[in-house]
Amino acid sequence: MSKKLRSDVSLLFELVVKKAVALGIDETIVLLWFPNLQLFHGLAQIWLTNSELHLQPCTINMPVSIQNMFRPPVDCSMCRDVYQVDRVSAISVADFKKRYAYTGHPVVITDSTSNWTALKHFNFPFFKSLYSDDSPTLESIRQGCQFFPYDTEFKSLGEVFNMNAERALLKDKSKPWYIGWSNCDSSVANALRKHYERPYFLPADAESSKTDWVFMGSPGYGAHLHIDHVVNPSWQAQISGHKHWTLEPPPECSLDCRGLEVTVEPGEIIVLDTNWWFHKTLIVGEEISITIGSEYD
Ligand SMILES: O=C(O)CCC(=O)C(=O)O
Repeated sequence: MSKKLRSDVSLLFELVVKKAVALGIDETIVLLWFPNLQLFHGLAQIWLTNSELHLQPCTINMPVSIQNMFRPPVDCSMCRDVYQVDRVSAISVADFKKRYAYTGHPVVITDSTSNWTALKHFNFPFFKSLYSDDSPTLESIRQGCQFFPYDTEFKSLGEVFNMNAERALLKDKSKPWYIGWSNCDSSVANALRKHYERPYFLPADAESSKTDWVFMGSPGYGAHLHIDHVVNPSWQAQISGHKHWTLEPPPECSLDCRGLEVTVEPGEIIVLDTNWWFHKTLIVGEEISITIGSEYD
């Protein structure tokens, strides 16, 4: 997810004092000098060398609309000759790397989950049982941990796991629901990984993100059309249910490229660069949809 910047004058002041003292400058001089310091070019230098800016959490979240506005334009060769989402099986790592891994061409791999026990074990009660009451993932948003309520009333994953069983298991169809979250609990990650493997087609030097993304919910629901700001492409395995994807090229490629549609079936994996393709999803069929996925570089 996008790195967030922290603007905090007191932290800046502390850093300036520390730097000055290290350089042998008297603290009082810094005190008198500090109000003017912000006008000088040197300020940026001190700030950047001391703050490890890229590691700082932000006090202000960058709105998605602003992130979209400043999105770097995409090279339209990623979609120019793409007329469909290929479905492939038994693909070699080399072939996957050449044709799909970093080209932006979306693909569905049909045979990568055959020995995963996730297809048998992952369901609503299983996910609920994995999280202890004090797990950070159950709270709304923590650093490196996100929750997407889509059109539901839920404010956190904790609230989702507290819904009544009839609704959760879609026996009561009067209140459909669809949510997504990134797991930020390492013990849960270990438990999940007992049931799935790194997809066989990923290049050996492609590092997989440690964060799993789970999307779960009712037919008729899904994610609205959007583009992500997550840097890397990702794979998503359809554990149960059927998910229809609508992909649109970014506006700068709309004359060169066309939109694509594909339905991902249980056991299949879609590989997609969600930073390049606008995408929306719709759960089709009758069953609850459960997916797990991750980014790779
Ligand atoms: O799986 C879904 O329904 C949505 C996934 C998505 O929007 C994403 O990965 O950015």
